[in-house]
Amino acid sequence: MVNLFLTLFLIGNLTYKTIQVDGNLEDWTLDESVIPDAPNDCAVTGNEIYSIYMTWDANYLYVGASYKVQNKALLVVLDRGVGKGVHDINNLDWYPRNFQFFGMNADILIALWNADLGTGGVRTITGEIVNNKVRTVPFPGVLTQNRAISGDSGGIEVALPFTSLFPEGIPQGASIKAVSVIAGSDNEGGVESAPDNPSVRPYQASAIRKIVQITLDSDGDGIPDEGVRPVDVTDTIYTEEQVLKISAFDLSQRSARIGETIRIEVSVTDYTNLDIAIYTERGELVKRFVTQNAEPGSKYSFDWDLKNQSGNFVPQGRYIIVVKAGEYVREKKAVFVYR
Ligand SMILES: [Ca+2]
Ligand SMILES: [Ca+2]
Ligand SMILES: [Ca+2]
Ligand SMILES: [Ca+2]
Repeated sequence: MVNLFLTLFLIGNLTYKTIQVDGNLEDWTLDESVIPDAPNDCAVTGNEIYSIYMTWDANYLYVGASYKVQNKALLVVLDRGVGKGVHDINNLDWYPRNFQFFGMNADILIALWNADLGTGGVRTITGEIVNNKVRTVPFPGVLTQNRAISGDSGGIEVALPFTSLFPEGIPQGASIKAVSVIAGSDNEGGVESAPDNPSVRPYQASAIRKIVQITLDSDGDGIPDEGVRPVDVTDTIYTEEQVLKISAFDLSQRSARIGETIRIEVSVTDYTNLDIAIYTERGELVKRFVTQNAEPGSKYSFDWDLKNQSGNFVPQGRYIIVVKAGEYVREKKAVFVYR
């Protein structure tokens, strides 16, 4: 009996698959093709996603992409479920492309241009705004190899250390959401996606509503599962289009004195970015709060301490708080500041 348990224990420990990160995809199997894609469905010839692969061992999450691109960018977008991420990647400081994500926030970006990893790599999307752009930072400890030349079929392989993916430890039930796209140059939208997204429009703003979710820890013990076929723990998630509305816009008070704080609470009906701006009655911007990754069903709070962008208290008067969700949805309310 002891021997049987010991044998099972040893087998259990031998079932992790380790990928050679050399850009050669021969070490991947169909069990690991978590996003298979048609070989002939890209809107622009010379470009194609064939398959996105994913697997893991005790230390790394491995991602592989079988693809070809020609004067285009290949992007693999991940959401690890922790960290901030963004709903829209058109305003990144690195590989900005006109994609909006529903059902996931873009959190980690694997990107390359024209099959050349030179300008590409792997970055974390911090969600912070710096100089009006969403800041990205190189992903720590990542291993990346690409084996493709422009227009040729090839592969990119990436190993993401779990210590960087989940710096505070692997959450119980951890999963990764993923989608891959091919796009033109900066601020252009999609010519191809995997999984297929019908609303991907060549060079236009492209909504991504169909994504996959790969569960790393099905048994909830905080350890990536062993002996699992990644395809068996992959689900397709489709987020239906909602009419974007501001479902709540509440102010803690409509008038305030210096030293007090007005709390602004906002909820929305769909994934969006939120822009809360406070203006004087003459339309001068006083203060702005931006969040890139608002989700339906959550409440977002912003505390205005009655100071302007420079950190000084504003003069007595009426101020207008304008909440903008996405490009077109806005509501406003007035408040009065006494001094
Ligand atoms: Ca390999
Ligand atoms: Ca394809
Ligand atoms: Ca496709
Ligand atoms: Ca587990």
